[in-house]
Amino acid sequence: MDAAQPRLAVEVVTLFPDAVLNQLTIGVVGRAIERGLVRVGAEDPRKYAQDVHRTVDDRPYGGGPGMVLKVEPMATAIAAASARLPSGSPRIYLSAQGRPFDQATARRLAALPGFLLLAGRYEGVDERLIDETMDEELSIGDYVLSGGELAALVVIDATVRLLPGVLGDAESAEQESFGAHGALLDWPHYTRPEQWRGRPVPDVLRGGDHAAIRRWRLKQALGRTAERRPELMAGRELTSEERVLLQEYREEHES
Ligand code: 9WO
Repeated sequence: MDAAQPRLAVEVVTLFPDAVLNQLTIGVVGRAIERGLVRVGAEDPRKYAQDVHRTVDDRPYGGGPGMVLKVEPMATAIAAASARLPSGSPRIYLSAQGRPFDQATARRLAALPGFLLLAGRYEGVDERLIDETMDEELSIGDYVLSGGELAALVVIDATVRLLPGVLGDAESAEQESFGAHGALLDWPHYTRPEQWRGRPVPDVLRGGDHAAIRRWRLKQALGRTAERRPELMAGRELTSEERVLLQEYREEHES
């Protein structure tokens, strides 16, 4: 069964459309596509190259190593992909120079009818193409990749998980209280066996005291966030329970 209308339409402009679409067939996103909750298309600029060699790159003005993606095939591919999207779908260039992509950005994108992602290759795309055709520029982190495709897949994955009906009710509720709104790191997870290499599963998780388990998990999430990512705590108001739990975590982890 497929839904009449997808909740979200995404287009990726990339020199590797098959690799991008193939990656999206697995897991949570793959299921969301199968169920018609999201539609993802890809457009290859090479289709619009104007010479027999299907050339999409050219030498950089000013010299230096590497090549720059040519404007004409890129602009034609962007127009073709845009034509398949609902009006008002923003066009986003993925680059290390973009604004940081975070959970709040994923929530903003998940509320849109659609968006286009442009994945660059080589040394990048002609700046005039960005100015002329892109609405925003996003970075998934401070490192250089070999192309924008992996960044596009990260943005799609984080966004699609937030669409209503994509995750089960239990997973959605957990995501709501932590990843998205609480902005805390996850707590530790355990499964069988009860002992592994001399390490036991914490006692509290093996008892059936659900209030105690909730308290332990919140304590771990607060403690780990404060230790590992203090900047995430800075903009966060702690409840009185949270203050007590964080103090307990610190006392239990003194050394
Ligand atoms: C390559 C290069 C080589 C020599 C000197 C400078 C250079 N810069 C680059 C470069 O940034 N290439 C980019 C590769 C061109 C656009 C697509 N590429 C890309 C995207 N790398 N990293 C990203 C990216 C995207 C989103 N978030 C983080 C990184």
